[in-house]
Amino acid sequence: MEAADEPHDESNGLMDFKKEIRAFFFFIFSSMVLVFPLSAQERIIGEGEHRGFIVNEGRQVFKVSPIKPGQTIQVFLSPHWIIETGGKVEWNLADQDEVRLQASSKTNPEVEPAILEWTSNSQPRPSAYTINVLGMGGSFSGEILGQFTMQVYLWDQNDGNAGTDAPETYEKALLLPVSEPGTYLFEENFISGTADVYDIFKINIKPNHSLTLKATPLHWQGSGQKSIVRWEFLNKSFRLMKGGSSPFPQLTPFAVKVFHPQVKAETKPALFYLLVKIEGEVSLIYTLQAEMKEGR
Ligand SMILES: [Ca+2]
Repeated sequence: MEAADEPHDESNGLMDFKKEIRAFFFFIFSSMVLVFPLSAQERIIGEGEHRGFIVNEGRQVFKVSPIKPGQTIQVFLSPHWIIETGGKVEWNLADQDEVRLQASSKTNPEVEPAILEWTSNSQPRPSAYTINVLGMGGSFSGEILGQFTMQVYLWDQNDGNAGTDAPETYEKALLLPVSEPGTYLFEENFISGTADVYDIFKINIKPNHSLTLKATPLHWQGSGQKSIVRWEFLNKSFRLMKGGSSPFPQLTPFAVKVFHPQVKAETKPALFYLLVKIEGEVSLIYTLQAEMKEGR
């Protein structure tokens, strides 16, 4: 029985070996498919450096989430080409609903980084971003054309030294802490023509006190020739006390002086608003300087 079984075992062994070979090649093939995917794969990423392949007809999706109120995302993408010529990489930045915000592309031999940048408002909106990387060119679908390095940065705002963004509604306006006599400087207020279009501050002025407030454009970024920043100082009934504007790329300051008189024994402070609004494809760092004093 043993002798009769042996040849049978041998043929089984050969079949197992063939199966193993097949499994091995299937494994190699599967790994290739996984390494060079043609269907979109989504990865959740944060700040830092990320890498991937530029694949002909390949799409990679990176999701950056969650986003803090007023945060700015900056994405630097650099291609490193393997093929000599004819490759192209396109990437775009989209919001949480896949609405495209910005797009850019590079054709080899271009290697310098492209930048995508967007600022959320205080809600925050966008609340998440997706970065889509698409490869094209080459001679067949799935061909590796190169690699890319992607640097992602997230920047917080510091409007009114609050460590966040000044909201876009009067109800949620950011209190500027200047009601006691003194001189105050807020150096890093930021506004952007992407989603952070409004910054609204509220200010309390005590009876028989006067406020001198100065807003100054410090650093413009962007290109919009029709871009402008508008300043509005309003009372609690939203009546405009004084308005002004500084067109891109001017650094003309806006200044306002208000006195809140003492009426009888009233001790309640008066509420005022400063509205900052930007128009165009630009962002602006501006300073706020306040001087509060007793009397006029
Ligand atoms: Ca802001």
